[in-house]
Amino acid sequence: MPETQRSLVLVKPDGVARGLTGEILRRIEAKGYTLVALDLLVPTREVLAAHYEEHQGKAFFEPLVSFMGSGPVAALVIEGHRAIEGFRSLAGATEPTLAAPGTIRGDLGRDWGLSVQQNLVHGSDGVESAAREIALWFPAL
Ligand code: DAT
Ligand code: MG
Repeated sequence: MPETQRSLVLVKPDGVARGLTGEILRRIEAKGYTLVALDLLVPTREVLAAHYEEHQGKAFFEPLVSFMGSGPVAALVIEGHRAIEGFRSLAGATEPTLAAPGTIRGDLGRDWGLSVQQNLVHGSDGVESAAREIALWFPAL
């Protein structure tokens, strides 16, 4: 019996502001993952500080929290066998300049020369972070 995974995906404020929410959801659905939950919200600083707790103390932490709270984000939970790894593959490398063509960040993102990379999407990077992030963003799930 294959193990079904859930991953927390965010379309970041740059993706929503640029009108790319639909294109990003299209790629997730076309890949075959199932949407389990979907919300559009401006996240609080509290949620963002907890979400990015691993990055506290780094030079890009404050710019990151500020950017992520600068406008609406689409938060979703996706599901499927190996969905955590699979979405990271769809998203591409953190730096949009280096992200491979064919990926969300490689096709749709670029470096804007800012103190934090605006790279359109977040995806959980492991089973434990996915569980933690889903509980944070969708406590009812
Ligand atoms: P990812 O989103 O690929 O998991 P991460 O968790 O290491 O990357 O970092 C969170 C976000 O912070 C990332 O999507 C973009 C930004 N970021 C990471 N490293 C950075 C850096 N060295 N300079 C500027 N922004 C950075
Ligand atoms: Mg990360």
